[in-house]
Amino acid sequence: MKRTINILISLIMVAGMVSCNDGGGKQKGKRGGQGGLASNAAERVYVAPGEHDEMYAFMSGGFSGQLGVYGLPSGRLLKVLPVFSQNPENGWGYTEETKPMLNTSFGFVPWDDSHHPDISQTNGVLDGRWVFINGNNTPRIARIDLKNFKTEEIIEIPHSAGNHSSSFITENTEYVVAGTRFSVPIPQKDMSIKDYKGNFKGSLTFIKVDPETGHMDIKFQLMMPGFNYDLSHPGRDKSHGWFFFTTYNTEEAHSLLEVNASQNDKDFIAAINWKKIEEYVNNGGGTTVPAKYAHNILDENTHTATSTMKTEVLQVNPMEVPGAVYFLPTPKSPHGCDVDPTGEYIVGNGKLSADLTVHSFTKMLDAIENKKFDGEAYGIPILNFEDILAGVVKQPGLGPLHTEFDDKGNAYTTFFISSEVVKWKVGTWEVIDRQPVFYSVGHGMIPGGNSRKPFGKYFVALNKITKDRYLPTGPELTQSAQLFDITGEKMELLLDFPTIGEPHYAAGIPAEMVAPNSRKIYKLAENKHPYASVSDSDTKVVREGKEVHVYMNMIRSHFNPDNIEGIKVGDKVFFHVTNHEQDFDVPHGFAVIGANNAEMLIVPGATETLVWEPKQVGVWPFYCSDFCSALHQEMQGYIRVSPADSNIELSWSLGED
Ligand code: RUQ
Ligand code: CUA
Repeated sequence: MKRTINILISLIMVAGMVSCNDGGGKQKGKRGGQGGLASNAAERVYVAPGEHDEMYAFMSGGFSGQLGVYGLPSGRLLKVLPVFSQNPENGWGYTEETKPMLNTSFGFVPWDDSHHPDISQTNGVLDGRWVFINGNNTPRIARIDLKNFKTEEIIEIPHSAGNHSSSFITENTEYVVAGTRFSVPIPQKDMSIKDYKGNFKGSLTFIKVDPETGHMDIKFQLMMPGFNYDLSHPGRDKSHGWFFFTTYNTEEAHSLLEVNASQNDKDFIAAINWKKIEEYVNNGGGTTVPAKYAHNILDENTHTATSTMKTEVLQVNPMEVPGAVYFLPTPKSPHGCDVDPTGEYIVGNGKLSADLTVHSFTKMLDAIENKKFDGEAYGIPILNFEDILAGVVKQPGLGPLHTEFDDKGNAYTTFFISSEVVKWKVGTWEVIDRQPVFYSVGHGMIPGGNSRKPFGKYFVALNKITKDRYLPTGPELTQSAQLFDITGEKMELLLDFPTIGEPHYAAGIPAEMVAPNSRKIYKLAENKHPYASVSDSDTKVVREGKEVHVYMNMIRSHFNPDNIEGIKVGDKVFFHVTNHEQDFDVPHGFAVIGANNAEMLIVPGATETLVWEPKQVGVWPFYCSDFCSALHQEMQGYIRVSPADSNIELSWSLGED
């Protein structure tokens, strides 16, 4: 057995290399290599100057921790939206207002690894209100508001480790779901790693989303056996009320997983009847246990985040809710777990399996009803593989990872090892088309592909390896995405475009569902920031011991005040800066010499705060860091710093000699 596995693993590595080299030889990037075809593709991705893209694509920033906003079909990067990582470009995680967003039970964590964006839905259709995305490393889920294009909420997930089978939402955004990749001792404790088996647990967390505000609150955590929970997707339409998670390492190995977690012929897809568990919990079921996790919310009126540490969570043991959890045997270390738009088919993308396995939801219900079980694992019934099988796609490729769906009953599966996308027919399981990708694709994305209503015009391949696709930039290249037109029988490659970080998953949506709601300014009159200087008469400088608060505002092209004296070495100066512009796309920046921090960018009507601790006596400049008018270079000021024991009075002014 071990030998077979080793051979398999070498095969995987060789196949990976070959596919890259192969394509590389053929496709070496010269300009205009594809002649007429290329110009036809160019027309279809060309967005003329001044025109807008047809769709938004929200692409995970992977190990950058952020979310990239792209336009399709152009592949243009429109914005890097900071989520889990500090972002000096706009001060996210550096300003006093946004620092609490990155607070966790481990303290301030300025980075994460973001994987799976998912757009909110109503009745199974994208509604364009919010995007959710998971932080994989220090388990967190973020909610990004698509009116403000801002991360407005982050909730930490306790009892989780490697928050990977996340953040997928149910079809009315009732829940955003977060599953642990690694099983761990719950509660955490000091114990021998060798005692993993039977003792570690995996938590699947169901977070309730408030339908009005979007606010998240953990409803319950399901305590599952100590497997790895890799990916998940909600049931939809007929299977709404269920959630499906792929597992691997059902061997419960704790070392050399590439071999030891590849022993079992089949792992499981866990089918969770969350409606049943919700009912159980609503009737007082479950056990409240201690937990420590941060819940961070950014208020759009005060422009300020608060972080609250929560202290308990409700846990549910699947044994307490009979009929809520089943295991569907699935070959072989499945990665992606994908549900088709009708909700009938559940695809298990077995990484090491020759065929692609598709389960039937109807057959699953039937097998459950007739109690056709094939044993159990930790008390959870295992269904019989044959009883629930809808079909298999025979030898479609090597190393399937993820499957997306269009609006015409087709599925598109990505194959990492054979580096291709394979289109097949749902129901007949026949392969219709295959196209190479460059190289080694992970997820694919069809806008709305994770809903009842996909917008099946484009498929975006999110590739793991770039190699020779772009000009070399040293040993590390940016990741690469490829856009396919999928309106015809055959997929057509239209475009390569670079992405930030590693784009694990992405979520796309027609622009008209988001763009009209996009905020242009914050109304100054609605600014409730406690340190805002909404009118010029509010500007002042206030000393509280060694802390000095500067109430400053800005408008093209000056700061008010722009001369400040009476600051001393050892002070901690808070620049609370309000942008008085009420005009679209006129942010101002604020930067001050020697700040052990970033600049900050203040959008029209908002207030942000930068802390500066002057270390040297002198007269120091500050300036606007965003070119805002013909007199941008004049947008500057001075702050005088005197010795710690000086008795210069605080004073501030604008336009005085
Ligand atoms: S992963 S390449 Cu979603 Cu993080 Cu599959
Ligand atoms: Cu304000 Cu430049």
